Amino acid sequence: MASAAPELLPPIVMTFAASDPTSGAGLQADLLTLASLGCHPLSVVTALTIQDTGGVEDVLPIDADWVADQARALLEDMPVAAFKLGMLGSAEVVSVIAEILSDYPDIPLVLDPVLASGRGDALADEETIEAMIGLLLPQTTILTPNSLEARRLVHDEDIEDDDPDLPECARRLIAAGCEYVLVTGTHENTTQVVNTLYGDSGVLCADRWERLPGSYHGSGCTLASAIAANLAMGLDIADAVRDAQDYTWQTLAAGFRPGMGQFIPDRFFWARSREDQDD
Ligand code: PXL
Repeated sequence: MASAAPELLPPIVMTFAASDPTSGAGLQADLLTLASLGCHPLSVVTALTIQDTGGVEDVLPIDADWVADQARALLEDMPVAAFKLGMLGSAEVVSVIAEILSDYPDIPLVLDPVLASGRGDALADEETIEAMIGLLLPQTTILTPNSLEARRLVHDEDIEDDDPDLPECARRLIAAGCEYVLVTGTHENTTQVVNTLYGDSGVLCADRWERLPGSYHGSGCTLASAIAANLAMGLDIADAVRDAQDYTWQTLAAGFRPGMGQFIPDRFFWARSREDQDD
């Protein structure tokens, strides 16, 4: 049988992420989101986790050479339209990924700086964070920290009582090398959730979303993957960010609670009509 013509290929997005067996966050969240938005996902596994919807029990980082070899094999075989980076596991892994990405400077790169789970489990050590800032930020098209991550990434011990506001955090992150920063506001004490996109001229747009009740596992992974999917589809940054927030909000509004812990976003909400569920 003839193979598919190249023009029939869905946009291919490569995600570097850790396995979350609940499929709430991590690699599995990325795969669900990318597939739901019409992309073909490639997965480079950076770590394994043992967890349930209540929390992360243990993390096994994958050897850096294995991470590099997974990526190189895929990149030599298939054309990638966007990269998405989530939990990376170790400074060595960050370093090999940075080296690989430097060979593809024209491909958009979405970096979700996963530092801790929503429930507070640490998912990156200091060395990994330093490597992300030094090696990955300069190659990043858009960084997607929540407000806590934004503050932690830029905290400067050399400045007495350093307590930058969010625009200053974004300014420092852009000075460290990324092109755009989307700071999400779920953790801020505001009636609505305000997500703000910054570029090197400052605020580009601020989108407000109705705050949903409940605690969700994997909302950040969903948002970052949706941005990567939209960039792979050819949207410009403002449209990619806006549409990705809209999609993510819908996945949260349709979220479900499969276990005893957090809610999980429904990345395939559009495939399940409410009426079907009532049958
Ligand atoms: O939501 C961030 C995240 C990313 N990747 C993995 C995770 C989590 C949160 O728990 O477990 C594997």
